[in-house]
Amino acid sequence: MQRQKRIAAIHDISCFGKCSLTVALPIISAAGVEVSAIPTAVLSTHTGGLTGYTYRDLTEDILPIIDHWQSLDLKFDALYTGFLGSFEQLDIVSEIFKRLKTPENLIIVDPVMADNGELYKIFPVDFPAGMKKLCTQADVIVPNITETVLMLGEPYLEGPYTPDYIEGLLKKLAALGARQVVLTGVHFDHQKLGAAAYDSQSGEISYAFSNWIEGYYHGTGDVFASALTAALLRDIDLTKATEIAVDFTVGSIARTKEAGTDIRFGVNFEEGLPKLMKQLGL
Ligand code: PXL
Repeated sequence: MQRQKRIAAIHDISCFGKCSLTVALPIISAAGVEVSAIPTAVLSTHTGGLTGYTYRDLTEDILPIIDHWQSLDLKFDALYTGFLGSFEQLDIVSEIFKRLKTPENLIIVDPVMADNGELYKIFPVDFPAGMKKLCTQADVIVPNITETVLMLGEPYLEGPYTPDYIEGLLKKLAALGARQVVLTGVHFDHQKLGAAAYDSQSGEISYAFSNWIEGYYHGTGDVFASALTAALLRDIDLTKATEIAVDFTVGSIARTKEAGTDIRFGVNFEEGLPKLMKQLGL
């Protein structure tokens, strides 16, 4: 029996609506990886299309949690962050990375802040610059195209894209510092949608596509990044991990569409966990 891996997931907990921690915990646990959680805020729901949500900020608790963990000499095979609500939280997470980074472990940053050409309304316009700085400390980053162009200071273009354009973005993203980049929302036509993966050390670029399902389903970025993280922690290579994450996300969307669920309520990823576990060799 191999040593069980342990990850620290640093996200908010949106109590209803399936994103951030309520998605990261079950998906990464299903991969047989222990997840320690740092909730950065507690919200009644996520902020995407739902109004009137409660928001309890937990910024002040984050570093004391880390202090306690360090007093216990806890070690982590990965640190995984997603939605972060303020510049102060970006600074605190940067400090956590400095404290808990080892030569072996992986820092995975999903720079959650925008989609469909728009920065989420709760963020100030200079937030992408702060997120870009955090990405410089990561080993793996998982932005979508909107997050990418906001961080790179480029205009947002509607797809379909060309391989040249996507490969240019991948290289500019890797130049921020991460060894591996997985870019979501990639499409070269209106039939297939997926992700591009780039390993800047080997130079390998790969694509994983699936049939395009119409509609914007909330939380799919978190489902994707959590599945990718799960696969990477099972020592699956970046190309295959990206394929598994696309497959898992699209399956989750397909089930949700078939059920006619409100697109704001998150996707049915739960029923895809047994297949994911098989793909992860469990
Ligand atoms: O799914 C990303 C996400 C996470 N957490 C909160 C959000 C969002 C996206 O809107 O609002 C609180």
